[in-house]
Amino acid sequence: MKTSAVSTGHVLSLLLLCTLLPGITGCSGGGHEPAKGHDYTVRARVEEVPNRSSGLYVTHEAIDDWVSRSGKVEGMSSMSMPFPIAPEVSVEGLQPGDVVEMKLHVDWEADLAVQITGLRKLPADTRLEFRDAKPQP
Ligand SMILES: [Cu+2]
Repeated sequence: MKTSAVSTGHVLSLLLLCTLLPGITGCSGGGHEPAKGHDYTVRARVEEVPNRSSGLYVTHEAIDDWVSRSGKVEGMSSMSMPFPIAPEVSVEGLQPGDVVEMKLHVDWEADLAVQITGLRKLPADTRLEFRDAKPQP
């Protein structure tokens, strides 16, 4: 298994910017995505005790079909980053080291572009693969 070196600090700050300030960080291509948005199912390892205000900080597997704000399938490689947690999603009892499957809803037109809309714990011995994204054109 390839364990790509995740440069947490750099990636975290970049992704925070991409997530919170998508319009001004250069993450966007300025295209117009239909309002429907996209849903992804992503496996990840919990890195910190969940916090509703700062989100769920995880290291996630690659998302090959990730559609960027520009509307292009650019993929998202494995990285450590926080995801905002939708109010209806319970994070009770989650601990660092837990392996989870997240449903992500992404709507670049929304105030909160990226949210965890579903969450379930996977068996503790679930093996995750951290690698670069392979976006399909
Ligand atoms: Cu990410």
